[in-house]
Amino acid sequence: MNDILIHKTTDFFHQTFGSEPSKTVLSPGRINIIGEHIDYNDGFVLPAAIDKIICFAFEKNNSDTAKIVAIDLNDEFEVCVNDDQKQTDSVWTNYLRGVLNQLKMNGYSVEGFNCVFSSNIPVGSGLSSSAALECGFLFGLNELFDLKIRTIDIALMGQKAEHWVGINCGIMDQFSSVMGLENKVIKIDCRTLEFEYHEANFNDYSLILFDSNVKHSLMTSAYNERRQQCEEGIAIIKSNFPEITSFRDCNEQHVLELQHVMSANVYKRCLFVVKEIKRVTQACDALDKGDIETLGKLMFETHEGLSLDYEVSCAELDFLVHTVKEDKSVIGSRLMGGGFGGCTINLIKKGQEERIKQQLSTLYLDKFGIELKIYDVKIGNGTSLYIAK
Ligand code: GAF
Repeated sequence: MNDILIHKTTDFFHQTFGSEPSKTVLSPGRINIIGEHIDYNDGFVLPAAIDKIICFAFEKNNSDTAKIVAIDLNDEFEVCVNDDQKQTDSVWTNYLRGVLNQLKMNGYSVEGFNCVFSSNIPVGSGLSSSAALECGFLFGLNELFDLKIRTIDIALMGQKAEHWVGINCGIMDQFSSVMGLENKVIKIDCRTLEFEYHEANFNDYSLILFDSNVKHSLMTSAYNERRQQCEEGIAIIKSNFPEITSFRDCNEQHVLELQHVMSANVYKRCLFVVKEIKRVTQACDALDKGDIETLGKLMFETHEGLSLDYEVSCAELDFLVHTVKEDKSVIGSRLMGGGFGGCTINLIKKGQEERIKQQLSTLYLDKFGIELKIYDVKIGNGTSLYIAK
């Protein structure tokens, strides 16, 4: 699948610029097994890069102009690489403008270049196509101009570019996009950025994503609001319990004791965060032990928390999770990513995948009149140079 994408991108590059690209970069989207809305709360998350990617092709063009073509969008733009970049109405270009600004702000200088890219990461599905875009673009410029930016800084600068576009996100998406490893999930400590790889062995179960095919417009504002509510919550907790430095030091009792000084929403958000941080550690231990049933149970709990306490689900996602929960072949399911649409991640007994896919597609279409999209995901490598064989 990715070979087709790579050929399409490099052929298009050749047709457009009349030469072969000097650097070709593959940058993946991500899944998250568990630990949602936890990265910006200094907790632990358990994501992985996937085999859905954006392919970029680059060359220098001996000018001070960047010419960038988005093949799938049939769109392009040109900028002077020395200019300060401003936000535009064209969102996809803003991510790349944000990266160019980051380079400038951090003292890296680039010259003119040509770039084309194409993707098979579904957009708006919670698979972090934007992190793949920022990190792949930055990785490519790092290679093209030999900037010597460390991998972790590619993730951090990508995150800053995303903030500039408008989502005050945590580090999970960019981190997993650049640090992913085939068949490994990454347990990231989002406070220290320490991380460890764990074997992604789900034994008798397959990881399947069901894409609700909806994207509610609330996403950006609600996401930023959740982050703000958590900041308010942890400030209250810290001022009452000086020994606590972040949510990971709290237990439910701490939050409960402060219910009377928190707004109802802030209280619910804090409760979710404290429980979710604990679930990530339990889930990772369960995965290591091959206890996939426990992992699945924790995923269902996460969904309920995201739906009822964090309030980032929607009717379509709740339906997808609650429907599969009725079937004993599905041992875990939850909304994945920021919420308000996008995918659910599911653990389905091997051999039962096709039956579940068909049944759920029919029920979902009947209920919402929307076609369910389905992705069988493989866990892949992080952003890398593509070397033709
Ligand atoms: C989005 C954000 F970009 C991540 O940083 C993370 O907070 C996620 O939502 C929720 O876990 O993907």
